[in-house]
Amino acid sequence: MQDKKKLIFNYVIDKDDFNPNFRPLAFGYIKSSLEKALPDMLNIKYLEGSIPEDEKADFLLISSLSPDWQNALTNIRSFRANNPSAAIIVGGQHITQLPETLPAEADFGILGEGEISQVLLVKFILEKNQDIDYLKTQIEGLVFFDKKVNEFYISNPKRLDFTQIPQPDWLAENGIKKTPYLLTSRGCPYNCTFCSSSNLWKKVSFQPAESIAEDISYLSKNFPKITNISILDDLFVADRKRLEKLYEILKEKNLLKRFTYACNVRADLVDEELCELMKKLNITYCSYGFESGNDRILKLLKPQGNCSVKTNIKAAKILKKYGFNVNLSVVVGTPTETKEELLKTYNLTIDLLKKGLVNDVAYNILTPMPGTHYWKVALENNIVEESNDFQWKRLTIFADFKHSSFDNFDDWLKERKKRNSVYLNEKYLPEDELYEIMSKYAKQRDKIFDRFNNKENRKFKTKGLRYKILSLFSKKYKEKYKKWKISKLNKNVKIKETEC
Ligand code: B12
Ligand code: SF4
Repeated sequence: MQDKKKLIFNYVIDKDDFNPNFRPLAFGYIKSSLEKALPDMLNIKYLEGSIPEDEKADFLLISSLSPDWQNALTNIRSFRANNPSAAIIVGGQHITQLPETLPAEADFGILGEGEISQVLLVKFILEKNQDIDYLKTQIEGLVFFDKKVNEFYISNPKRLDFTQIPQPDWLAENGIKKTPYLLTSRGCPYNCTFCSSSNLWKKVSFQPAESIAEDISYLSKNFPKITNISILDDLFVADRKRLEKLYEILKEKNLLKRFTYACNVRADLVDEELCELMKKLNITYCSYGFESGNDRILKLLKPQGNCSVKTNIKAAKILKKYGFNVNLSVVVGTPTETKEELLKTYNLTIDLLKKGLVNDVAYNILTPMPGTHYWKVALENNIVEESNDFQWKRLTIFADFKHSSFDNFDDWLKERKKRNSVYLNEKYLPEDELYEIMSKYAKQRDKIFDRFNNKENRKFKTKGLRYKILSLFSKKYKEKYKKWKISKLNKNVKIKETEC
């Protein structure tokens, strides 16, 4: 038997931006499709962040978003220096949007969905095939520098059907089992001007309900301790018929209550019927793009559908009525947004928080992402460049929210300034003035959270006291009290033992 070739999948992300529990789903898809198509030929290793200097391998597969592109370039160059004859293949959101940024040290870029093309490409390299025409005719969504003609060869990616995509490998890698995620559709039917989704996936494809249920059943067996799953779809609720079918199948398989779920919705799609369905599916947490408290700005950001301030508020009310944990995503600093408009957005969202209609709000400073309308605007104004000399880190640090990785707004701002993050609305609202307003409202938001948490803590403590007393008389409550003590540790609620 032939020796297995070593393949590294490098997920480039700055450790400061990283959620340690997150393992990118892209790796799960790439790994399972390679192992299915090329069994026993590869020894696949997963590497996060930077690549150690002495790392040797036959293949480097690298995945990067645009804000991480500088780190990706560093990794590609250092790996190339130590592995002159290895094959380096770049995939993911950044290269798909800007294929001509493929550096000379990399051999190929795979655009769009990687599952099929990368298998063909790895096989081509393993077989030492030199036929450039084969690459051009058989592999879709490919970029490489064609030395013969001295220019990039770029072909359009093909949209895959979910039936062509093997189930991702969610299991432990490098000995660590991490939280599994679900992706049940690729793309979004809308085309918001700040969002790169539609340009990346072109058209939406939906995983059939039967196949989602199989995934849930698999996760249920293999992740016995996991109780909640985040669904990463841009718009999980886009196809209601599919959800109805999913409900019927999960009910039949007795899996309805196995997990709770978090997903994205859209304000103009929220109604009582949808909420009923979401409840039945055991969805407990949802977020939607509120974006702005002004119809003028909403028209600029979300030209399609019917996302007005009125629908935004109505959605919050209906979702809360059904008991969902509701999170809003807001965009500030849209070019032409005035101070008055910004204040209106803040006052409205803070009011929703105060009334308990929403649980958290993330304030995002509009940042142009490649593939969006605002990327073109930023390019025209020479604020960004489609070049490897551009400081790609300038596209990070735009979302300020209570549960972000920063302890407080000032730390968040310090990091934003350090990275010189891009801002597009200087003419209508100077950046420093924006920060002053953001800081003031971040304090208000924190106060609301503290008040809410105190109330929750009181409820929690009362429950513990009840269990403690009842545990003196009943075995059932002894168990409940034990569980409560564990959840207290998990919650990190500061309650003195003597208090109950
Ligand atoms: C989960 C998530 C996160 C997670 C993890 C991020 C990550 N790097 O994966 C967290 C919370 C950390 C995060 C943070 C941010 N995110 Co985010 N995030 C997502 C989300 C919701 C899902 C990503 C995902 O797993 N998709 C599913 C997988 C299967 O898709 P995929 O990764 O694209 O992989 C496929 C192909 O691209 C390709 N592929 C990918 N890698 C490779 C590698 C090789 C070698 C090959 C061959 C193929 C290949 O094949 C895969 C399967 O088909 C997407 C939206 C979405 N629905 O995709 C946004 C998204 C990726 N995030 C985005 C942004 C802007 C951010 C932030 C900048 C936000 C911020 N406020 O700072 C940060 C940046 C963090 C960072 N420095 O990387 C943008 C990216 C835009 C861009 N052009 O780069 C997206 C697309 C949202 C959007 N529509 O605007 N995010
Ligand atoms: S912002 Fe949301 S609704 Fe708009 S295109 Fe992106 S994913 Fe779709």
